[in-house]
Amino acid sequence: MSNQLHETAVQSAISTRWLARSYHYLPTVGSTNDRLKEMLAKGSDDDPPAGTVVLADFQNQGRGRLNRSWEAPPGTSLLLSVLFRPYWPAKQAHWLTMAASLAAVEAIKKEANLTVGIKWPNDLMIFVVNEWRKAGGLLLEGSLSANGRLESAILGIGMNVNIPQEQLPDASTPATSLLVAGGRPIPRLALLAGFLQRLEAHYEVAERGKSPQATWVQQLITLGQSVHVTHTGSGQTLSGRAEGTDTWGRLLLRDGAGQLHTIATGDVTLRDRE
Ligand code: BT5
Repeated sequence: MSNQLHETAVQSAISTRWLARSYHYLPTVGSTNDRLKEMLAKGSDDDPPAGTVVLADFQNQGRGRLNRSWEAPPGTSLLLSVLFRPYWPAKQAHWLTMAASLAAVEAIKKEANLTVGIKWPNDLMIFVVNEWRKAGGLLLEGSLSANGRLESAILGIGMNVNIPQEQLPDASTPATSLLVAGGRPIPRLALLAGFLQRLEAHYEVAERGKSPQATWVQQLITLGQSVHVTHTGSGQTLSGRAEGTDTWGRLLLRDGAGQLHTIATGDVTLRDRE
């Protein structure tokens, strides 16, 4: 099963022009984001081109934000990182996460026909029975040039494809997989190809200067809801109504006193879950 994501299979399944045309499959790695970072750091003639993908069947040091861990049993998931060289202003960085989460939502809808959405800022969610559960997450790590532009950006994504119920991680936000939510296994190769195809298309629109926000915001499950947002880093929590996002993908939160807050990153909990 797990050899289905080897280079030859992937190259014949995808129809991208440049994305994933440089493709590295690894049975096991620490973290695909870290491996891509190491490839970049070498800085030799074989510097990885934009669009390089590193994909693994198993990570023993998979990471979320703030060095939280990302856990997935071997051969059950899509675990990959994509290299971009956007030279965008730093504040545009979130467009990459937006483009990739949109691509993932569309590919999951197409391949698994499930109710799927995005929990701001970086979670892929599936509606199961009566609640939204986490089925994937995105991790963006970038480095800036001296003039503050995004010289390189590594976009990592993990999608729980065929993780059986008993192997789902015990996480703060309840987890699910496409298998558990839909009751049937989903071919990882088709899902990967669909994702990469859409990611290339969304990236190219963003590259022409158009924010993915208008389409992305429609997939947000938090909009119009009462939420708590815990700021990543400081740990401070704000509560209010999630009113929308701005063009950079920042959350607009109206607190009880009517004041509008613009939040760049954080962890959201829906207040009606309490
Ligand atoms: C994320 O972080 O959701 C981003 C995850 C990115 C993973 C990919 S896999 C390929 C690439 N290489 C890497 O090393 N990472 C990227 P965050 O929002 O901080 O959520 C992390 C939290 O999700 C953890 O603290 C757990 O509670 C939970 N979690 C861990 N594994 C999970 C899983 N398989 N499904 C659902 N939730 C999970």
